[in-house]
Amino acid sequence: MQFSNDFLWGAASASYQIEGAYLEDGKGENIWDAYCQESGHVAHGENGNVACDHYHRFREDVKMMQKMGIKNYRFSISWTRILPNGTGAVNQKGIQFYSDLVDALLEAGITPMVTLFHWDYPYALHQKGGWLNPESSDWFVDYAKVVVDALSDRVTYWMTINEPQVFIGCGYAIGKFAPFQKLPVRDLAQMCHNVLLAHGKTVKMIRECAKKTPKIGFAFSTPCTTPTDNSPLAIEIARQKSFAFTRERFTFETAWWADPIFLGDYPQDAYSVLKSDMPNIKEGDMELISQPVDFYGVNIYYSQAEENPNAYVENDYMGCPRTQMGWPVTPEALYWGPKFLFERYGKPILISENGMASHDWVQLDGKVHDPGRIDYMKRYLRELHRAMQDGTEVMGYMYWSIMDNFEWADGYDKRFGLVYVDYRTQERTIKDSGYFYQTVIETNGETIF
Ligand code: GCO
Repeated sequence: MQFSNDFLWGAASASYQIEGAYLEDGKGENIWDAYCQESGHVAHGENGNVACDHYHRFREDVKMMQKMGIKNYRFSISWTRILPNGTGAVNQKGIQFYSDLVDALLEAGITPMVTLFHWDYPYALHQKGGWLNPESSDWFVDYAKVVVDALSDRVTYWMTINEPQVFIGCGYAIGKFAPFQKLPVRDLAQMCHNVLLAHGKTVKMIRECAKKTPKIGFAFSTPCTTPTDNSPLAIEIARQKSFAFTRERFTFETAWWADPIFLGDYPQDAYSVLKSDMPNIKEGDMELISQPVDFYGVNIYYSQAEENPNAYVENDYMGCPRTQMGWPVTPEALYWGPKFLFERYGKPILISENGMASHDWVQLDGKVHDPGRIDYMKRYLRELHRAMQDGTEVMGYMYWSIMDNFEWADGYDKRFGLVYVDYRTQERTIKDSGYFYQTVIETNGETIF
């Protein structure tokens, strides 16, 4: 059994998590640079100042990807490497870095997939109110235009924004991620609206300005719920929960973000639940937000049970297998998540992230044996394949992550990579799962069965 011939196999990363070189060659400060320095936010007081030093080692890293047979590489652009103050002066050295990276990838036969924003928000703009500032969506599109002008002669795949659910929810609602704030609901809702505007305006701009015909999407997270059994009732409950709207968790809800893009309006429940806390929606906003996109990029790790008050009822049973993050191993999330999204929004799905952290280390034989990750990939990919056989359109799968990296507030302990990184020496070791993934890609999926 194989995947379709045009299925996109790849792996993903994000600028702040791997690049390092945090103030080099003219890069400006972002909110993670600024707030990691304050104690108490990140495990062991760690930060992304050096990370995987990918900024200096990208050529070596691209060779490694080539060795692993990676065909597509999803990475993000650091806004302040391009515009140190978020707006205004352009830093040519920043552009050069990404331009060189794109060239190196193409030379290695790897298709670049660009995410324009993966959480490293310019500190200078944060000080001007960040996403709450009415100009914030224009700041974003101006930045994105610089990137599109520089790279769209070679880049086809664009993702505007990574997981707004998480950077708004964790960054501004629960204060777990930079800038570690807890804002009132009214402000959060307005921020979300501005992020959606930034997305929509950018889709429009890419469509108008890209030199190569673009394929445009985003990378959202999804609190997907999977049915407890295969009865129509259980499936319907899971479907409804997957698109529910609650005041407590609204910044994380799928329908809150995706309905405006695909259906042109916030879910009706949002109006009745948020009432006067709804954002200020100006005339024309919804048209901008609902610019047609080409695919629905989604990061799926597990089906939502952890945050469920009745946690033990669903996938999260007593003693269930868990990754190093503590997340339950729920392969059926890659069946139901894409299926529900495809049914509701009708766009091909790109699994823009899926993967697991595990307790990896270089073993006595000099190798990194991670059989748990191989089993995880097999199980999840089988479910994805099953979804495709049942009619869900799926474009591709990006393993998170190409290499171990800075896992935000968890620092460096959590290892998601196909490649092990020794942060003392920056030595890279391809894990067993990296070699396994190579066979998956080479056989177009046969080795997962
Ligand atoms: C996210 C981000 C990644 C994370 C990964 C594991 O989805 O949270 O896109 O940056 O590192 O998901 O937590």
